[in-house]
Amino acid sequence: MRKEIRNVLMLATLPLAMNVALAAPAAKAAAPAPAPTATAAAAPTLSAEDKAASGKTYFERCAGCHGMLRKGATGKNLEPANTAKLGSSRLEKIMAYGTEGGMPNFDDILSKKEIANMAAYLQMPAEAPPEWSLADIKGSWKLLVPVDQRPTRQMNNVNLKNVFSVTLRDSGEVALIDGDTKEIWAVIKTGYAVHISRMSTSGRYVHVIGRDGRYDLIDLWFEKPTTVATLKAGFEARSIETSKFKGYEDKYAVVGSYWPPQYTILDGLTLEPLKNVSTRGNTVDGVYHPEPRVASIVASEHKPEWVVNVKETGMIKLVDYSDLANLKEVTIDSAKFLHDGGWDSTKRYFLVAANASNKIAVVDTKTAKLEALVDTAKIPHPGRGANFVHPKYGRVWATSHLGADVISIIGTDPAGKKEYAWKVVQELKNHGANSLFVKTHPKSGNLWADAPLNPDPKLAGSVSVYRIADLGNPDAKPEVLDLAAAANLGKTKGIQRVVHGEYNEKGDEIWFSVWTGNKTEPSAIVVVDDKTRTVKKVIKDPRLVTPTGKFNVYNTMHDIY
Ligand code: DHE
Repeated sequence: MRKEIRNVLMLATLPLAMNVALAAPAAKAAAPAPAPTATAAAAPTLSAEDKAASGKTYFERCAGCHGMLRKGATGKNLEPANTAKLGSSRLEKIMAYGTEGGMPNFDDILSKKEIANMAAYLQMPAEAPPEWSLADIKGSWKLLVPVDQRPTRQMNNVNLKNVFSVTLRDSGEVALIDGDTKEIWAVIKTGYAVHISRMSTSGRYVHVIGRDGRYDLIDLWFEKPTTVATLKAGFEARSIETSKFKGYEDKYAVVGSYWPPQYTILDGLTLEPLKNVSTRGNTVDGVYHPEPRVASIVASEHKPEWVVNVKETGMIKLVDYSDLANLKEVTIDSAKFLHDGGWDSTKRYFLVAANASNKIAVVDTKTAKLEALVDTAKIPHPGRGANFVHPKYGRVWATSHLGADVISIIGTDPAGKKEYAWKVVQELKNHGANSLFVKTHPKSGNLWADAPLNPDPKLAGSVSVYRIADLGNPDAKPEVLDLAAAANLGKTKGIQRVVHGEYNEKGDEIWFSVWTGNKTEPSAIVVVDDKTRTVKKVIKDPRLVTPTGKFNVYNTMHDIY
């Protein structure tokens, strides 16, 4: 099992990001390195060459969980005060064989020498990667096609609302797939291992963020989709959003970075960087944290506001973008470590996973206050969650979990069904733990959940689907569909993980990626008829390299999930 988690974590590495980071000129002043401690003074040493190699490996393989500064997040704190106590021999064993606490084994990834060097490296003081200021972001900004040189009307016949922007994780591209014909319309070069795509409010522009912080703005009105602006927001990033309040449509965009920990406000049509705001500060426990990474961001339709979730501090920021020169932020204490989340169906409440606390934090964006902290099963991971009307509990929102094989259903109607609001009203069995995403659609009667990180290939390749109308019956059972088998990719070295359901515009098809996690092996997208739950089409194409997230233009524009 540990091996499997490791493989997935490896896929979530950042080589390009850190290649750039490590190559960044000295002028991009590095943040001051932490003062050496007494333990660090006694730490083993490495040659400059071995130290650089270990640093690169750390940033590629370890930083996603342990943090760039080794302060710990999903993984443990790896600062010298802790690692020196363990010593080289114990550290080497942990790295080679993993631990019961979830640390994966690396004995078949790294050589004995690399592991020994890493054990030494971890006992040395952590090095802060370079900073990246507004001036640096501006320096990286390229306006490839100015606004007045862009089409004044749609120059193609594609039904843009039903286009899917699909992450081709390991090729550093997105595929734009015509949802009506299910043909690939274009493949566009992007940053490394794109994390998400979000839409401008008009539905014309696709905003795409790579893990390496490269941000691309793609205009769908050209005959073929065209990148019209690009920049580098930081060295590591995961989230972007646009401005959705009336009067601000397509006006602004915001990008959240992991490193440096900051969010940056940009012009929505040109990506010109306008404002950069650091998220460094104190955690909900009152401890200063130098690396509070920006996790999910959503845009309100009711106010000129973004909800910016800061992972390590557990702070949720409501950022008012109506006056950038006098930026107003409301900072709400919730719980650690904030990750992904979505709106309730009214778009008044935002629900976000505080995954290390096994909680969902609920913010009332009308009152700008924390509404509730809801206890869930282990490590909730909703994606954006799923909103539907439960036959017994009324309006609800659901999340699945990485650490448990259940789907938690939370009441979201404090006005109509107060007794159920902000409580887990039902737990449904998922076909496996290690789930990442749930999904439904207002026009669908189904609730779907995946389990792509499950070590059992059969479970990782399957999805559960519940009939929402049956959920009043406590014995309701899901149907489990083996979509990896349906994709018929043949035998592959990598597990065929079925990940991230996304509906089409009409809400009558749900698309799942079959992700082998290996760019040399075939992957696919399986399109399932939502009503009959039968496979309607398997999209296979050599250009479809490791597809993961899929973002339907219409559903993403309107936060339909
Ligand atoms: Fe994600 C969303 C962070 C690994 C696929 N992921 C998010 C969001 C964050 C995040 C903060 C919310 C963005 C938002 O809504 O604004 N993801 C991270 C990580 O830190 C982590 C654990 C490790 C890493 O180094 O990146 C990680 N994520 C993965 C993967 O390995 C996945 C499965 C495959 C891939 O493409 O990288 C993956 N994450 C996704 C997807 C979403 C996402 C598809 C968007 C879900 C949605 O429906 O909105």
